[in-house]
Amino acid sequence: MEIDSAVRERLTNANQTHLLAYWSELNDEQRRTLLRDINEVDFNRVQQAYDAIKHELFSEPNGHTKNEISDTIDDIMEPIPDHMAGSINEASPEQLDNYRENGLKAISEGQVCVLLLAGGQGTRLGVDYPKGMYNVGLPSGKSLYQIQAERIRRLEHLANEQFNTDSATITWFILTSEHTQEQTEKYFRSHKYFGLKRENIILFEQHTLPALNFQGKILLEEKHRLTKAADGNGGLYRALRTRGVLEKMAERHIKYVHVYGVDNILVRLADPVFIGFCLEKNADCAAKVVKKTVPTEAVGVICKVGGRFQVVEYSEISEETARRTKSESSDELLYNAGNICNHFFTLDFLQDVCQKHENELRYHVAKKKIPSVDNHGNHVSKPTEINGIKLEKFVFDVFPFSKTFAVWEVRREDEFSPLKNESGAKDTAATCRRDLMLQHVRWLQQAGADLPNDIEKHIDTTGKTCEISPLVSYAGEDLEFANGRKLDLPIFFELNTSKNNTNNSVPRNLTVVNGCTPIPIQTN
Ligand code: UD2
Repeated sequence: MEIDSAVRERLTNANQTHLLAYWSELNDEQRRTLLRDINEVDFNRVQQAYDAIKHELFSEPNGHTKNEISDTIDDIMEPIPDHMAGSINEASPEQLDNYRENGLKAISEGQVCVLLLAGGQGTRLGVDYPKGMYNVGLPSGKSLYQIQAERIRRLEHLANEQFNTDSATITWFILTSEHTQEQTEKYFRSHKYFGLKRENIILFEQHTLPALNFQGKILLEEKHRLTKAADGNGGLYRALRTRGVLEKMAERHIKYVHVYGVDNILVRLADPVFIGFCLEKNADCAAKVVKKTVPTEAVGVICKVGGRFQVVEYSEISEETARRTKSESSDELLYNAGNICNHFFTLDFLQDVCQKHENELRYHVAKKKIPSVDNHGNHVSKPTEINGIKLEKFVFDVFPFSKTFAVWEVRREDEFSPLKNESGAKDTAATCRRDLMLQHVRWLQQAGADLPNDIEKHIDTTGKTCEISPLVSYAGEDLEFANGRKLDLPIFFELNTSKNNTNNSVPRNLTVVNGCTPIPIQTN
């Protein structure tokens, strides 16, 4: 088998001929694999990406020292202007009702979809399957994907109920990667799409970029195979265009897109309050945020830099700036809008960004130990030194293109508890489980249930549980049946779709289960 001269020419032009260094050692099948990998690479894109970031590899950005950079950003950053921001804590009950109603109206008219970013590899969590399939150990055994699917179903129901319709549909677009596509697809199929209509779940795969060495040469994973890495969650914009997703959205008459990360167990998909807020602000792009827990918390903050909106990483600003307060008499941090990977876009905005600006989105560099073939032709599966870079785009890097940006602040305890780590004190399965259960305790308390004293402590110390199915309540609504009822742990409310539910003390379709045996949910 010979190498096509066109392939040779492409590699020569791209300065990547080393990819053929082991050609003579390969059998025919390996040669075919190598050629397929090479043909998949957009060498212009690789070169442009490398050219754009190479100065960062050998000096601090723009040749400044790190401190000078911090000073520069510190000097030009400004908080989000008040008129673009809103907060669930400061809005009046009437305003919140109004937002919710307008959000539900848009949902009832089929104008809202959700877009899940699920292309990450979950490296920190240490699992070899998509994070959305993770079961954090709730009594129901539900995975993150199942919880999200059920929130969609419940919200469609709420929108229909409110506006007396029966066709509210929230299409669920799921961005996958080559690491997650196949398993995600299989998982949904084998769980009958968790009761959602199959045609309303649309998976699409993000692209990859090869990993490079510091000189911009593509690293070989094996002698016959190129390294490949997902191009970051900002790879969304390229995939939206190349996979025909924008057209699908338009065909479905979708106007508003709620984008979110897979790992937040408290995520309110297509949150009608957030959508209603964005509609009122006439926002083309918006972000949901939480207050930082401490000034030095390692999260990015949303602010304005040089007149444009962006997320500034905690590592890019000085501690002094991180600690600045709104005024001398206030404890409230000036830069307090912690990004939680939860965004609103109009479809018009996405079309504009994907068609006109996708190439302008910068690449972020991650220096890594990348398993690859070294200079001596040996495959090194666990390099001891950093030997290359991966290039990623970030979902929030489109903020600067927004003409009407808005920021909606929510309560962390109600809306943000991500699953990131395998163990430790922060962002683990245990913290997700606890945060969800404590929220459900608060919902029951607000509904007037008679609960044991110190119930939170029981959950912490005895391992007893409290879980309310998303099919029963999306955000604490419709729990009036618990008013005045004496309830003891464990508590588990699930929707029972079987016809012979004879429990008269709760609404007919609802079952209270003690002992936490999950009830199978009938899917439609
Ligand atoms: C993300 C945010 C960070 C903060 C944090 C809160 C970005 C770039 N950073 O950081 O600002 O809000 O979340 O939890 O948004 N993903 C893909 N394809 C990829 C890489 C990631 O779809 O190539 C998905 C991933 O599956 C996840 C989401 O993007 O749902 C966020 O990715 P991450 O967990 O790597 O981001 P993290 O925690 O560093």
